[in-house]
Amino acid sequence: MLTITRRSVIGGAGALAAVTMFDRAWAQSSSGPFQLEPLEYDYDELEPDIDALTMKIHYERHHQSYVDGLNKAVADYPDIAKMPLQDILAKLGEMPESIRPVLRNFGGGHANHTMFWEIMSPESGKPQGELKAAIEGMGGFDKFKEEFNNAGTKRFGSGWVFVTVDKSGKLGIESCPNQDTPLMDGKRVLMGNDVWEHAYYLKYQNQRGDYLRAWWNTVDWDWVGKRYAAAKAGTLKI
Ligand code: MN3
Repeated sequence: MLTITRRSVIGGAGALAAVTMFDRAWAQSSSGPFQLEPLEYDYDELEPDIDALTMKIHYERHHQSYVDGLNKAVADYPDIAKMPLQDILAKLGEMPESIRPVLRNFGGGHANHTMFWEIMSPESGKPQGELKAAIEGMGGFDKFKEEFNNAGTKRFGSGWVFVTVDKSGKLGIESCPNQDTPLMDGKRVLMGNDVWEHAYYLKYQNQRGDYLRAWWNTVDWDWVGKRYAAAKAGTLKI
């Protein structure tokens, strides 16, 4: 089966990008409706900001376990298995009670980590164009990063810090506990950082603030800009 990777889409077939790149999390796999997408970089390529062992464990064990748990939960619910993940998460309250906590934790975890790997790259760059203007509108890039880092630092225990984006392009910063995501409120996520200890503890130990500051070096602004455009066009999924 042909796999269109993120970078091959960007590099070789720009016109295809709009219709394919946000569908990649939904490609069918033989083991279940949800699958772990291939990473677009090697485990050591985000060093020194994220170490290779953390990347390997985080991707191969943590994220894989969310995918496996999610597939297991929907195995007896073919109608739910066919739903796009963002719809499952936005309609958690309508899901069968017996699998609702699993959908929340593993479905949220799958959405969050799929987004997380996508928005990082060894080549970071800077916000450009309309995204840059939206960040300027929040008081500038430094203030934006500081507000995001503060929200991530203040999240007690495990969770995430996100930048949300609405269809008008307006940005917001919020943090969520565990694997919760603004997708559960029907919102769209532009980008986010994982502040579970498994994301940083090997290298940063208890210094979550240091991790949050260093993480910005890994953000793929070209890709985040594409997510921003997709959000405004109504095509951004997770
Ligand atoms: Mn994680």
